[in-house]
Amino acid sequence: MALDTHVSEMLNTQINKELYSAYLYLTFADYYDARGLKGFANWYVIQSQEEVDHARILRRYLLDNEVTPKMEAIAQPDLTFSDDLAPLKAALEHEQFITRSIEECYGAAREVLDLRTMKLLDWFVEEQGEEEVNAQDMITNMELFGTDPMGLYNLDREYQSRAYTQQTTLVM
Ligand code: OFO
Repeated sequence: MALDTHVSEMLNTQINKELYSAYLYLTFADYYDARGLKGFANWYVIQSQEEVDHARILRRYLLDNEVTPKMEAIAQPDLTFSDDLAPLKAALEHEQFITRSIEECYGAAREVLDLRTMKLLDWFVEEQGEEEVNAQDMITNMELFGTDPMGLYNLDREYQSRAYTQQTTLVM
């Protein structure tokens, strides 16, 4: 059955939001890189890669359902940060915004009993749950340990060890 137009438009908008997330996280990486915190920078570069994966999962889904995605313009992130905690707080806020957006897509799919799209979005719901926990943990760690130079150094080394793994649901 063809995708409901409203659902497919919402998924198309979600592609743009995921690509914006990728863009946003690159600016976070740039902030930390300029500060000499290469581990934090690494963490956000990888986060950015994951966001591109999310966009590609949605793109594939639309294509598989005979909808050609429309690549909209990506807004310029305009955040500036006063300290090392600020990007972490902005990340949590952004993830909460994305979670709401996924929920809205889910709601639209449920309204037309589009079980296939709901199943796809289940993965995103779970992913958002994990990302909010990660974002909150990074804030907590920074508040607990980040004010001490050695604590900050150790945190940076920990985030340096994050490696990129392609999202399991990703099909080219
Ligand atoms: Fe796309 O994972 Fe969060 O934003």
